[in-house]
Amino acid sequence: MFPTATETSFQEKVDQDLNIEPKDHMPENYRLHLIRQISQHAHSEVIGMQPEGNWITRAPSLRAKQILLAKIQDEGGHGLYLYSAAETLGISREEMIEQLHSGKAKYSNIFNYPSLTWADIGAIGWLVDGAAIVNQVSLQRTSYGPYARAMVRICKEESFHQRQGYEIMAKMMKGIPAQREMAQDAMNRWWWPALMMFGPHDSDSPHSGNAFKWKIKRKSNDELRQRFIDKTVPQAELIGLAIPDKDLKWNEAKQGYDHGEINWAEFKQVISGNGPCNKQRMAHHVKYHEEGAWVREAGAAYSKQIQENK
Ligand code: BYC
Repeated sequence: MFPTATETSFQEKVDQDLNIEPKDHMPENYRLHLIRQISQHAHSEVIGMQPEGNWITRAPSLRAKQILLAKIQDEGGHGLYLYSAAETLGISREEMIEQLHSGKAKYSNIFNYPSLTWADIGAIGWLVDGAAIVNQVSLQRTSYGPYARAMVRICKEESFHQRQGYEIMAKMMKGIPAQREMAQDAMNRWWWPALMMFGPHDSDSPHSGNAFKWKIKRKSNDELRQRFIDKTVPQAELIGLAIPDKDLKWNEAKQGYDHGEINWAEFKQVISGNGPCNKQRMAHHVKYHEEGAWVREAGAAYSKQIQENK
């Protein structure tokens, strides 16, 4: 099949690094690809509020509590920008939530692990937001305009989140032995799942082909994972944390670290609903979604009234 004229002009725009905007022609598969990725990204932001929310009442100081509250609120905001960006592609918020609840739509593997200690809040900010930034900086240049613009704002906020997490870890590493052990234990549990956030190896990534052709992705899963490792290892060393990977070593020729093999069987289990906290995360979301129905109804009724009185 030869491409039609509109398909050609779409690809020409992409090739010239022009953004595709909501009313522009786009191939159906491009639209569906973006709905999948952007909605999953939005769900990750919102589900990601849960492991951190677990520590709001137990934050060790008023300052820590204020910062954590602000960070979690930012994540909710990121979810809203992203749901709005996805809505410009012709899917409703209700459909996206339905896909999340039915298990059709995924969310990031990382949020299916428990946050057991205060150090986990440090590890989430430093490693999870740190990994998210590396991925999202690249997405600032993604081809779909509303997604790219949402990423610009999100990245600014994520860099504050990353520093907040690193500050917690650095402070604990200056503390008593029990605090240092707690920080190292959090590092041990979050390091590998954080590496999995970048997705399967490039050779096992079914969506990468189209994602590159359409410039949804600018850097591959493995390139971004490598960038994250190279950036994070010196930060860990600086505060005395060990990376839980016996195969990690500097490779002079590639000017980057070689690392051990990721446990892809665990990744597959977690993203197919069988991680340590999947059921808990989803039950929590469903419960509060149902309990919040009256708020959505009231908002819709109010908005209708305003429209009618115009
Ligand atoms: N987790 O062909 P591939 C945050 C799935 S939240 C789960 O490489 P693609 C934060 C993938 O969906 C930031 N599933 O896919 C919030 C696909 O399955 P489906 C979250 C994953 O799309 C609160 C299959 O594996 N960031 O920062 O080309 C507090 C094959 O993968 C994962 C984003 O969402 C995973 N990690 O590349 C703190 C970034 N990886 O859909 C912090 C936006 C892969 O066919 N997303 N899968 O059923 C992306 O950049 C890309 O979608 C990915 C995957 C790089 C993640």
